[in-house]
Amino acid sequence: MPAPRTVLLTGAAGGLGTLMRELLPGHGYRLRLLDLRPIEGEPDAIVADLADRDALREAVRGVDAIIHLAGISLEASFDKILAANIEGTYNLYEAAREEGVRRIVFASSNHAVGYTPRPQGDDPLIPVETPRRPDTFYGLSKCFGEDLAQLYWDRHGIETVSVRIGSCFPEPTSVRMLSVWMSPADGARLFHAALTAEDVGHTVVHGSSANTRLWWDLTSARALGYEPQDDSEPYAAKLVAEQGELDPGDPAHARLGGHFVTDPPIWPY
Ligand code: NAI
Ligand code: 15L
Repeated sequence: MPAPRTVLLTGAAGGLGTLMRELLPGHGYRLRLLDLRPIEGEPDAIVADLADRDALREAVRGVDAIIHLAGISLEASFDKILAANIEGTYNLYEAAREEGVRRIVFASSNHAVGYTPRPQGDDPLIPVETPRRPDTFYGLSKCFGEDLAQLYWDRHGIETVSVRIGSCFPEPTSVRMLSVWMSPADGARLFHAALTAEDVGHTVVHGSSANTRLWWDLTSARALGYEPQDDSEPYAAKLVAEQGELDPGDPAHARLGGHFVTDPPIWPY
C-alpha cells in the first residue's frame, strides 16, 4: 500500500485531535479535519455529526486513510453511546466502504478491557489477546468498534489498526497513568506506524509509551514499526509523593481501567 498522505482526522477538535493536528503534519500528512464542534483557526474543518451519513461520505471522499477519534470519550447513558460511538462508527465505516478508503486507525481504549486485573509484582504484562472485559458502556462501544473493524476487514478488505489507547495527554497526572501513559509524540509515532505498516488486516495494539511501570504488552504495536521514545518515569516521584503508590486492596486501583471500574467520569454534554 502506498504511504497515505491525505488523512481524515475525526474528533479533530478534541484533546487528542488537537495534539495530533500539531504533530501529524511533521510525519508528512495533510489532514482533513472533522468534528461536531467548529475548530478555532481552522475554517476548512468539516463541522458534522457522525449521524450525518451524507456529510461523512463527502468527508471521506478522496482521502487515503482515516484516523477515527470522534465520539464520546467518557461514560454516558447507553442511548448516547449508541448514537455517537456505535452508530457513528458504523456510519463512518460504511462511508469508507462506499468511497473506497482502505485503511482506518480506530481509537479504541483500555476501557474495552478495563476489568482486567492489572499486573502486580512479577505478573506478566497483559497480552493484546486478553479477553474483552469492558468497564463501562463506553468501553463496550470500543469492543463494538474493534469487532466492526474485524468485520469490515473480513468482508470488505478495509484494513484497521485498533489502538487501545491508555492515556494520551501532555503529561501523566495520576500514579495509574504512569503505567498506561502515551506521550503525544509517541501517539503520533504509533498512528504513523498504523497508517503505513503493510498488510495489517485488522490488528489490535496497545497504545502506550515505553513506560518503566508498563502494564501491557507492546509487541503487536512494535510489529507495526512503532518505536516508543518516551517513558513516564520522570514524572513518578512527584506523583507518588502527592498521591501515594497504588493500593492493590482498593478496587479503583486493582484493574487496568482504574477508577472507570468504580466511579467512571461522565460525559458532560
Ligand atoms: P475528546 O472528548 O476530547 O474528543 C472527542 C471529540 O469527538 C470531541 O471534539 C467531540 O466534539 C467529538 N465528537 C463527539 N461526538 C461526536 C459526533 N457524534 N460527531 C462528531 N464528532 C463528535 O476525547 P479525546 O481524549 O480527544 O479522545 C479521542 C478519542 O480517543 C476518543 O474516541 C476516545 O474514546 C479515544 N481515547 C482517548 C484516550 C485519551 O487518553 N485521550 C484514551 C483512550 C481512548
Ligand atoms: C479513555 O478512554 C478516555 O477517553 C480518556 O479521557 C482517559 O480517561 C483514558 O481513557 C484513561 O484511561 O486514562
